[in-house]
Amino acid sequence: MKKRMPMLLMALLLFPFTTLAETVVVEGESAKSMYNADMGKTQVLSQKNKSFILRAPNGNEIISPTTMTVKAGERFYILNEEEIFIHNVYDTSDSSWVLKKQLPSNIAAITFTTAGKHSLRCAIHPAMEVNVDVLP
Ligand SMILES: [Cu+2]
Repeated sequence: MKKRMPMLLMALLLFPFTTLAETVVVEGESAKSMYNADMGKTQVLSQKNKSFILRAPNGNEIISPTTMTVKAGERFYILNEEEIFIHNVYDTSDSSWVLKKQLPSNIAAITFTTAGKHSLRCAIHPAMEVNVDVLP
């Protein structure tokens, strides 16, 4: 946590971002840089074959997970790993952020800053749904 805070602050100061009370979203090149630096340290919620795939830091994967768990302030990434399909992740429990149309190979860094429950869905593929439990 001590290591992550300066990086998060730097990201907030330097990069294009959307910050709100509960959710910090970074997209574009900044998110790609963060992802490369965080590889193997964070969870990744990939989108492939029109499904969510949850990838643990050690590389283990769960296809179409029902629930994922993060700690408040812990960053994770949402990737589009499709060849051609676009996704559009939104949070049914927090309308303050949405990824809009996420093209193949695009990456978003997501941080829920407070504990609670979120439900992520894809506006284009209604079968894609995952609950996120954010622990204190
Ligand atoms: Cu989708």
